[in-house]
Amino acid sequence: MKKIAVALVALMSLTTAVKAQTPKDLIAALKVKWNTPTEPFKMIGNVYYVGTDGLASYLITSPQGHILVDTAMPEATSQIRASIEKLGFKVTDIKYLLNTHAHIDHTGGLAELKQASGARLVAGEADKSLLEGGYYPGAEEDMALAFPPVKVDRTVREGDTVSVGDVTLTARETPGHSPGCTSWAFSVKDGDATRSVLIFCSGTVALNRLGADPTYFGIVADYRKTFARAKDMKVDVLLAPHPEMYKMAEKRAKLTEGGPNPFVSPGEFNAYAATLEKAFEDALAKQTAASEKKG
Ligand code: 4NZ
Ligand code: ZN
Repeated sequence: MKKIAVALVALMSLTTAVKAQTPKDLIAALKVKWNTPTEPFKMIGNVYYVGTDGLASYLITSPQGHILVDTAMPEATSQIRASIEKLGFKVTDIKYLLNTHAHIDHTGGLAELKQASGARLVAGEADKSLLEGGYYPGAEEDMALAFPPVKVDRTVREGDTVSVGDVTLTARETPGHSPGCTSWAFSVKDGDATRSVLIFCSGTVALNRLGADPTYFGIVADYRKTFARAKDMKVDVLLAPHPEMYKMAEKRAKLTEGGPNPFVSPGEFNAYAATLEKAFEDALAKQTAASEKKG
């Protein structure tokens, strides 16, 4: 348990940990929680959690078919498939697979689920080549970060929409964590109320290089663009690829029949983005100083 906690802290502020650990070591530590099963459940409205204990995957349902946002590590795909069926939905009713960003911990099951469902894969334009190559940006040779390549059927930019029946998700460009990092906005019914949901792509530094030899050209400007735009986004329900980013377990424990939905938390996204911005600027300063020292 302690090891996992340490690894998770490292994940939130990876800059120092990365130097000490290779991605392979880091994955080995994180994988335990990432591949631990958890019960699937209804979060709010037509949104269901079908991920693992440590990695999120969301099923958004409609009578005309479903949308699945993200998968987990390649070896956890059977868990996601079982979770969907356990809730009474069919994998073959998934019409679209959406991806927040092209990192192994969220893309590992896309190829298999695409094959199993016949769904179309939609992703941010700048992540297309990463998904189709199955690699991490700037670490094309690192097999520890490689995942099964998968063909992207449609790429999206800011404001583009994906619809099934009366469900429509809007793409919001939130680049930095990956070049095509895409957050997905939509509304859900919560009793008589309508709530705005955001599946935020991510804004952590994690394995990214920000100084000399950056993960990709323009990465610093991209992160800053994302933090700037986060300030005026209004979100009632924050969801994200890593469940700890929005305290999923804590909120899940508070779910009650007929009571207020604990996933409704206006302002949480803006506060979270502010902490990410600070962590990013600190990491940038550290990495820049380290690059300068190296020369
Ligand atoms: S992420 C690893 N998606 O940036 C990969 O949080 C990807 C991330 C974190 C850690 N890894 O391989 O250890
Ligand atoms: Zn990532």
